[in-house]
Amino acid sequence: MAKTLLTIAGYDPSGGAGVLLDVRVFESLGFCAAAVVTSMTAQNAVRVDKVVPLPAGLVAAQYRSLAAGGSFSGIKVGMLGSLANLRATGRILTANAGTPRVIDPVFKSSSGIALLESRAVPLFLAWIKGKADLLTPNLSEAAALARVPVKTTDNMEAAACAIFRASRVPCLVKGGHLRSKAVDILYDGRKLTAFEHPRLRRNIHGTGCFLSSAILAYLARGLGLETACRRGIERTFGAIGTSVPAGRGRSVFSFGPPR
Ligand code: PXL
Repeated sequence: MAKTLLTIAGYDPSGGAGVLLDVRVFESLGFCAAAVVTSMTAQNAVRVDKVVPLPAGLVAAQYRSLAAGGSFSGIKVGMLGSLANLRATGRILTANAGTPRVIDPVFKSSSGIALLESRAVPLFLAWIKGKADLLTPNLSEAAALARVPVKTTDNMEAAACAIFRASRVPCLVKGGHLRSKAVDILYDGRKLTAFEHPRLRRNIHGTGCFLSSAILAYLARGLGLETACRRGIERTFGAIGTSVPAGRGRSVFSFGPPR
């Protein structure tokens, strides 16, 4: 029977990030896809013009209707928009204990617009505590979650451990924005693992959405956490390498046959 992965995230009409991208990543890795939308945005490849979180009751209703129709092989959480949506999503994650669950904390757009209301940020870990298999913050999200500056690989290790202690969820801190080299650091609750990769200088958004969706798909295929992270990182960097120019110096992920 077809296996379905669910994304709970925002709607980026450009398809560069959010549920449109997540669905394509799930399908490209052999799964069916469903999406609960938490927030509407108006944006293009260059800027975010508007962010409107949907009512939490509507988020819960989307989930209830989908869940009544069948179960999920995994759940990915991205942009939530509001504290009320964070709470509603926490309840959905609790209802799916035992299913692979990956949370990509999305706090700000690359252009600096808030994608989660600010009062929800300090409460984030409390609301998802023990409810997922992996958190995938970038450097600034890791700093906000761990409440320490995160600028070096030592800082990344300390932040990954601090985030695990506070949330009981393994943490992959993405170093894509580190100045020196590209390294991502995983703390699984027992040990630290560093994944080094080439730093591809493409101006592309949605890499965080791509990575968390790909890791979820590998977990749902039954791979262990470390292997799923490694494969997810490889897949994401492969996709950055084959992304296509979209004008104004930007690139977008391409899912079609090679051009
Ligand atoms: O890349 C972060 C992100 C995630 N989800 C949605 C977004 C963005 C960035 O703009 O719009 C819906």
